[in-house]
Amino acid sequence: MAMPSLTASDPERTIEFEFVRATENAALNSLHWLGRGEKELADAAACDAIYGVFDLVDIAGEVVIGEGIKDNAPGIFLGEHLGTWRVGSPRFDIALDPIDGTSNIAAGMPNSISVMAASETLSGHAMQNLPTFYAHKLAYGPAVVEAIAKGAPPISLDDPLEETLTRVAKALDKRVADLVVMTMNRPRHAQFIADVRRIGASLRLITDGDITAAVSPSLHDSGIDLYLGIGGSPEGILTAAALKALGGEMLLRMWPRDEEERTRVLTEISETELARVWRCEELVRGDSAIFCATGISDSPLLPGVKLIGKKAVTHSILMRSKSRTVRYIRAVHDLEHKTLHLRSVQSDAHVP
Ligand code: VTB
Repeated sequence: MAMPSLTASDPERTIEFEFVRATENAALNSLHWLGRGEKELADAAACDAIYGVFDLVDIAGEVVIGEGIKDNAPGIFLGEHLGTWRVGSPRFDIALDPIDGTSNIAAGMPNSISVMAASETLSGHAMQNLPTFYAHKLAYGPAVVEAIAKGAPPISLDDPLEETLTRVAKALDKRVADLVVMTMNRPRHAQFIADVRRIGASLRLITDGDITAAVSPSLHDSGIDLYLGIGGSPEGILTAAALKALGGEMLLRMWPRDEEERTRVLTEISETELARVWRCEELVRGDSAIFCATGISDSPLLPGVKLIGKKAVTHSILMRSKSRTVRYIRAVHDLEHKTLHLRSVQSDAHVP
């Protein structure tokens, strides 16, 4: 009897490469907007390119973590369908940010990526939608996770920062003074920033894009030991998918930005749920998680797109939690031969 094919029994294995095509396509299509001060046009170009690829892929993808809501920017929204949804197509929950760091690309600054995550679901949803705009996050890498598993004291969002930094330093066999902490430069982080400086660790501030920042401590060569800060909640779910494959961890708690948001959110969830600290396993449930990103402009995670003559070079990272394989994919695109699939020009595409 023939062995069942892996394509049939584990569709994630082949479909994951379509995600790279989609984020590569988004990076290539939005690159034109680098430094042109047009955040929304960059975002629209990335969305068009992601739709353009998925309109040609046989999956039944439902966007469960979308974007756009926060600033009325163009976006691929919650509840939208990606893929052809042909009968028999595998069912996936999808989280995406066609560009994380749109302000960066618009200003011609580093740290913008196109990013997607997906979980194969047989029933229900695997990804947790959080009703607050922001969440408080603390992310660390696999060495810290392992130290805790072997009995080191756990890390908590509420411990004094000094204690957290001491524990991370011990797990990494470093001095606190040699730790590098990353956060976004925001007034709401003034206390963190002052605390890190007082404690004596190094600090790397970024303007925008906290997915790359929160994934960094889990990459052995990023030079970042810890991410902390208050950033977007949807970005937290994308980060969780990556950390599940990298073996790192993030603690996350919703962070209502004002009384009005707090009151609204409390009509949807209880005080206890609002105060809950989530881990990656709870934000993206089950063993299926694909994470994929392509650099648009340089970040600690990935180099940005480089245009060399008539060719474009993209750098992507693709990983899945089942196998924990992390692929770095450097692709050379011959722009004279390549078709950038875009929904806006694919009149014959099957649009679900
Ligand atoms: C956060 C962060 C994102 O925008 O959502 C941030 O998670 C928005 O923060 O990665 P502010 O409201 O303080 O500007 C990003 O940096 C980019 O979308």
